[in-house]
Amino acid sequence: MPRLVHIAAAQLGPIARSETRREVIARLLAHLEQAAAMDCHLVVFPELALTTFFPRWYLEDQAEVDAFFEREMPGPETRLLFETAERLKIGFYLGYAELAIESGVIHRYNSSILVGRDGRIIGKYRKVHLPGHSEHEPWRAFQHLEKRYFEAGPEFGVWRAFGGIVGMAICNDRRWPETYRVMALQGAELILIGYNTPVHNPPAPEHDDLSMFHNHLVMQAGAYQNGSWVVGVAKAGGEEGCEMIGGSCIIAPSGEIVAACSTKGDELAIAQCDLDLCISYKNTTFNFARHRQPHTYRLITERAGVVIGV
Ligand code: CDT
Repeated sequence: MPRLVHIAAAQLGPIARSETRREVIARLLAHLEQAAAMDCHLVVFPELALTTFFPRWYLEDQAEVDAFFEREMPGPETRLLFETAERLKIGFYLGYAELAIESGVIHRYNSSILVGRDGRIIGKYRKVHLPGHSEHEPWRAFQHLEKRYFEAGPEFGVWRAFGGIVGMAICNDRRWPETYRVMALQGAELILIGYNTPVHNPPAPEHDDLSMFHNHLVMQAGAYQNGSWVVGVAKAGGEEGCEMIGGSCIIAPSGEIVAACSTKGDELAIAQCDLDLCISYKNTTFNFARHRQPHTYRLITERAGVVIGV
């Protein structure tokens, strides 16, 4: 019996800074309803899916920054997402800005949650690779202040869910091979990734024309080299004067894109993902137990550490 998970990559078009949570959540609910009508089990939303991508601004007023964060999940405004998921028997991945108070100390993370078909949270992930910079850099056309507004998460985890083993990552994480490998070493068969990627990269504008190529390159390689499904979902289009790539897609363990969005707006790309397709990759070319050489990687990393400060 194949282990089929019907998945919708739920791309979002731009979210204006003035858009309220209620307005954004109405768009997410429309995606949930449409995906459920097409018999989906799981809907994957982008990174920071409840607001505009606020790290593009240098904001000096912490209260203004904190207005983009969720203090509880579900909270008063997001609760309807969870209730709808339970009613429709559809799970979701949601990226959002998390403000957590732990032992009396405030922490801010770029987070995602995985919610089951019963509307309950299965797991939470806090973004490990925070790109950009931490100080105001006025020469840029727009800022990328993730290092200012968030602290890095501690680890990559996986969760037993949807009949398989599911991992989560967020945006810049997808560019690092370790992201996929650390989860695949824990058995990941399905890796969910939301992203916000500007077309223009201020420190390296020579990469701009390759932004979509690199987006697909890293996720397709991550899928193939780890024998895992990968679902990458964008917040796309012209958001507050910043053009963001789309290209949301579902990638099979072969590395092939099997479903993709074609617009830069709110759009679903849907695929029936058979988790058993992972098996032939995990058991042959990428049989980690038989073919990996971890002792040599450790030596190489130690030597490289001397040179590049790992
Ligand atoms: N959100 C996010 O992580 N975006 C980055 C943009 C590049 S940062 C200089 C990304 O890797 O897509």
